Amino acid sequence: MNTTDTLIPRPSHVELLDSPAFTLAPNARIVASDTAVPVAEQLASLLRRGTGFELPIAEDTLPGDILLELVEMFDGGPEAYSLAVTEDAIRLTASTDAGLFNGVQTLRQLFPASIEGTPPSADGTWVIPAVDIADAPRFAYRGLMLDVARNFFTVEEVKEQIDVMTQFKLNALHLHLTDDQAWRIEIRTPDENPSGLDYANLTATGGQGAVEVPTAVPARGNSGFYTQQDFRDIQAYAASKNVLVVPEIDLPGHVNAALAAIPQLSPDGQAKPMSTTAEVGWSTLSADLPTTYEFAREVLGQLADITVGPYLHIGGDEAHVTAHDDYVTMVQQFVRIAAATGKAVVGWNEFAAVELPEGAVIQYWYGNVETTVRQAENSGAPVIMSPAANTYLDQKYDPGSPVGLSWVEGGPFTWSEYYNWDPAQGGLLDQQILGVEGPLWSETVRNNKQAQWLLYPRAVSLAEVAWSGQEVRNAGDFRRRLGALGERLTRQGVVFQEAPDVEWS
Ligand code: TNX
Repeated sequence: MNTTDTLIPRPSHVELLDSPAFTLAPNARIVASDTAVPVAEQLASLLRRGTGFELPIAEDTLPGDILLELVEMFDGGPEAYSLAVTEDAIRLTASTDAGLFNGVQTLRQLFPASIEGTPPSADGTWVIPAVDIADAPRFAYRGLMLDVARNFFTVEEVKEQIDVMTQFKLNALHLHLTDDQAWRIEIRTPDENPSGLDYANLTATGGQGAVEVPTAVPARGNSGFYTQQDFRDIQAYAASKNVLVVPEIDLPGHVNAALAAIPQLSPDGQAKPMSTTAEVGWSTLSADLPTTYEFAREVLGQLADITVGPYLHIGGDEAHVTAHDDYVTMVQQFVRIAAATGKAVVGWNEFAAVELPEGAVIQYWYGNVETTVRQAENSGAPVIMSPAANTYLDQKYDPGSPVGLSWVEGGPFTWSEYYNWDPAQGGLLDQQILGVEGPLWSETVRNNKQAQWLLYPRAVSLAEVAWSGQEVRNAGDFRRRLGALGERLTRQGVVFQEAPDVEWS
């Protein structure tokens, strides 16, 4: 077994060549120009750390170099790349920086696991077999969701999560910014403020909140919030690693923290008490209050202004105490308000009960998938697939898991349930699927290590489901490649669940 057999997610085409291997020499350089330079720098710093070599960025080419090339036309779409390894050179080609970034992740895995070492591995001879790889993703959107509402994750923690996920070519990070327990994104009180709502109190009060669950350690989640500058900072960091950030304001349920911060959002004009319970579906905005829509317009407007990516997520899930008519009235307005910001509106599948504007995206998580498929067909909205029993990263691995929830039917769930499914289900065609996302709800999660343990290896399963075509996927082969990944993750300091049915390296 060599490193071309252990690539994860599995590329579309890998052809081992019957010719001499490439050896990275101490005087090798990385050749790149223009916009390819930042990706080249990232590759250089990975390889410098592992090899101790200098690996300067160069513009001219010498034998033994690693070449990053941007070309205009390329098969397989914007994220495709090809990687040609010969005795003389490694040549990575793509039509975009995103394609180059993806190719760099593959190249990283073509080096032995000891490349992940720091300090550099003493016995390192860095040999890569001669190989031709041509690769492109099955789906454009390959995401994880972090619930930063129930438990706050600092900017640094979010960046650390981005660092780990990107090696598997995951390219979207959905941040669940608000919920009953807390409000995590700064909204400024604007000059024009007809009803005098105290938006700054959303974080002043709402940012202090967190969930409290007796089984979690510690029981109470972390507090905090992102300033608008923090949010920009997260997005800039994410963008440098080909990750798109999707912010969510959950409406019209899951809003207690907003009701606690802004009394005018409740019919009696009274601020609700903050809450730490993990119960869901007990709070709601009010369809009859004009302030509901004023609030939505201000919050979604400011969020759109600071959001780089094309999407705004408005939640829409579990509005159990909202009368159906009221739900439809409010969500119909919210999707219009979101669309008017110029962003494409995303919502959990319940929200497809309303007329969806152009560009809307349905995130399927629960319920009859055929209903969602019909709504997708009728509205033309593509779907992000997050079926709970195949993607929920907050669920326990087994009844004894120290963190995690266990409400999803069919659980608990290991890497295999999150591998052995096809997003094209219920009659959905690939063209109707934007991609796949694994949500990490954080009722029981208090730090990045606990989060990583729930994420890995299941997020790797999802990465391959989202990237690799069904025709190259195979559970037995994936299990073998997961095993080989163990040493890499350990060297990176990533905590993962050592699934007992995997032979970990
Ligand atoms: C359901 S999934 C929720 C969340 C909870 C999660 C716990 C979804 C759209 N809503 O509010 O955190 O279950 O697994």
